[in-house]
Amino acid sequence: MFTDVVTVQVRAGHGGRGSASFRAQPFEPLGGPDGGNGGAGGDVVFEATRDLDDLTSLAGRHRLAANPGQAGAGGRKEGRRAADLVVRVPVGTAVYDESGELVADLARDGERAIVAHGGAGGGGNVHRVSSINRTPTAAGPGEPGEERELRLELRLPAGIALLGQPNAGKSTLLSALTAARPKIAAYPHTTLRPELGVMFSDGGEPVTIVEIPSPRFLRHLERVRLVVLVVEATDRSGAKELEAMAGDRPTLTVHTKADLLPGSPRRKGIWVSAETGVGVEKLRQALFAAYQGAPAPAAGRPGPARVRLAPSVRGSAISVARRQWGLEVVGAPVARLLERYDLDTPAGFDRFQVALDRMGVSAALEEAGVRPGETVRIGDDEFEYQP
Ligand SMILES: Nc1nc2c(ncn2[C@@H]2O[C@H](COP(=O)(O)OP(=O)(O)O)[C@@H](O)[C@H]2O)c(=O)[nH]1
Ligand SMILES: [Mg+2]
Repeated sequence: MFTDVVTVQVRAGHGGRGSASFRAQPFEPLGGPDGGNGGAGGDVVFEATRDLDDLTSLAGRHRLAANPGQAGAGGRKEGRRAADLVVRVPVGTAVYDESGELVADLARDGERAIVAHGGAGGGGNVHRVSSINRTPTAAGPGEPGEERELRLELRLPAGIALLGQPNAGKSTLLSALTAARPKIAAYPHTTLRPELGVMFSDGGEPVTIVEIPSPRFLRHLERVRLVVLVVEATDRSGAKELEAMAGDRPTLTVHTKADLLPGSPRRKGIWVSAETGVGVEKLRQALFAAYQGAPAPAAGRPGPARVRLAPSVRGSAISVARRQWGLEVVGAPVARLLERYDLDTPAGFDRFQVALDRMGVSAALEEAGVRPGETVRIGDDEFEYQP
């Protein structure tokens, strides 16, 4: 299973209680106040690591809570500060709060962000002595830790993406260009998750390539500089559909399985056969040149269109509910649509979109005040609203 979106509740630690203690020594039964401060509660910290491929480790853990600080004690003893709860997330994880605001973008290995601050410890009575009150009997209870709901979205940290119809030869290309060994098969839907591989230039410079197996994973185009449109040599429809999915990113069209069309006239572009190895080296050079010439994408920008929902007719048995993370479309007719269309193919995806429009889903979303880039959930699938 590949998980690239999770919602978690984080709670930082409560501050430790301050102590309300009085010095009690032989011959001095009523000594002055000597209660120490409580220790601060632990922070909740997210740390990016290359050791994780996705967010599966957080999928079942809805609550992440740091420990409370230690209480203060007599003899002016300060309570210990609680250890932070450090939660490891894969490199490329973006963190959003309830309002959709970007809290952190953990793009580099080892990068950390405090996502919930621990509460301050309560004051011990020794610190409350004033000119008015020489013997304070009360101590501070400590502050509660910050608590909030966060949405984590992974955008794989790749520079180049391979985009194409199922069976176009993306996995084969990835294994020809990099040391990655994704599954390759003669039937569609082999790759159920985006696969990563690292390609090296002649000078030894690395660039990470991601294979996007279906339109469900378009969110992983976000950090990418160059999109390779992978088209089978025998495919007459070309790269138009793929181009639309690449959005405004620079693209390069590559025709695969050139060995299947020996000697016939060819469209313009790069032709390769991973089977015979012809053209692979040239492709590697071309990819590097195009990659280096492409601008780096702006950080934190919204992902490409997942589904375009134009306003249309109303009046079907569907409803839209606003949730913390976006909008949810509910209703049996919509659920059936998900089963009817194959969202893993661009054509199926298009037909699904048309059907949604006809059903009035777009109109319902507009009515609910949907904003561009907002998450729209239909059944178990998530989309991004693009007007
Ligand atoms: N003849 C030929 N077949 C290829 C070539 N590249 C891939 N294939 C075959 O096409 C099928 C699909 O390849 P795959 O890489 O899994 O496609 P993906 O779904 O786009 O990842 C497999 O049976 C491959 O062996 C090629 O250059 N020539
Ligand atoms: Mg594949």
